[in-house]
Amino acid sequence: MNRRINAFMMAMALGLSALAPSAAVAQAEAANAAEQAAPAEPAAAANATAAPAWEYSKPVKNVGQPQEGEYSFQEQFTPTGHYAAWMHDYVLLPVITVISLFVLALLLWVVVRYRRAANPVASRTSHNTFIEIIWTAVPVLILIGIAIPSIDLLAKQFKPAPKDALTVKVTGYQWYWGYEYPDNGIGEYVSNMLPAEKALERGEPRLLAADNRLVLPVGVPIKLIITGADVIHSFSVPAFWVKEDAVPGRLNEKTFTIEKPGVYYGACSELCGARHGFMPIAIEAMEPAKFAQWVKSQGGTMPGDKPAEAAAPAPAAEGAQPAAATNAAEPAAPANATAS
Ligand SMILES: [Cu+2]
Repeated sequence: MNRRINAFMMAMALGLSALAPSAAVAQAEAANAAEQAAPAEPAAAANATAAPAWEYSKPVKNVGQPQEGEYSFQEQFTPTGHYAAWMHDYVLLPVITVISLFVLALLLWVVVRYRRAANPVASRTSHNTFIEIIWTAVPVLILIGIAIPSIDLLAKQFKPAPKDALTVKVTGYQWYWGYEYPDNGIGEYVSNMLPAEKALERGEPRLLAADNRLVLPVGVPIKLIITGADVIHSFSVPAFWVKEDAVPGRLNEKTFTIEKPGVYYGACSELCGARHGFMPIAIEAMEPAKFAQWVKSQGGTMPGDKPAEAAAPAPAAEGAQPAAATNAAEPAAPANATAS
């Protein structure tokens, strides 16, 4: 009897293991099919006003991404970033270096000059008002010198966005990002990490490349509204001096202005679960005119367009939003499933 049960169990196990890969293959095929079908649909939804899929630009090596052997900040591409890098390079680092060398020199001097052989009778001085005033006043002055640019930098980082800023809503999910353009009527689309081979094929860094990028205009203040859908994530882009927690049930705001078109990479910076290391941020920054083209290609409108084509394209754009959102989401889900 036992043997029969064992045999039955074995057969079941074998059958299941044989089934499992074929199920996975079927799933992968479905994912591929979805991926192939996806680009065609938004074009139809957007009334064929633009190219079906946007052709992203190629990243420039050493710009907007980590470099090999790098030990300091990435090159900055926002005014706040320049200011912060300046503070680090020309205020903090020199002060730290000078103080460290000064203390080291004092230590060496004390060790050599006041060793027992050179100074057999120790001084019994316990107070020196002049020295005490100096060693209190000088550190205070140094701290004030650091505090002024530091508070200034803090104020710059938290400066509210001007009225003409472009608002983009960023949502962190386990484990991908969602981007939505409320000002432009573009519904949320999803951004997933590209597999390593695909990233390298496109000349992008592995673990940082994403299928759909966050597209932003250059020279325009950008207001990101950042939130989390499930757990706390953190939206972080080193080249912009941007790092903001994405907290469920809360809207955090971050304002910055990008100076140069290009591709900039970041990553989730708050431990958010098993695939935390695989939810990169890829940003495509472009000239405002090109950004307007991109918005149209996604079925959205620019704020200035509204009076001219208010009535006609609105329903089309509305129809396009959910389509674009679901199309973007479709390949996303199987990609997650196959990866995990
Ligand atoms: Cu994370």
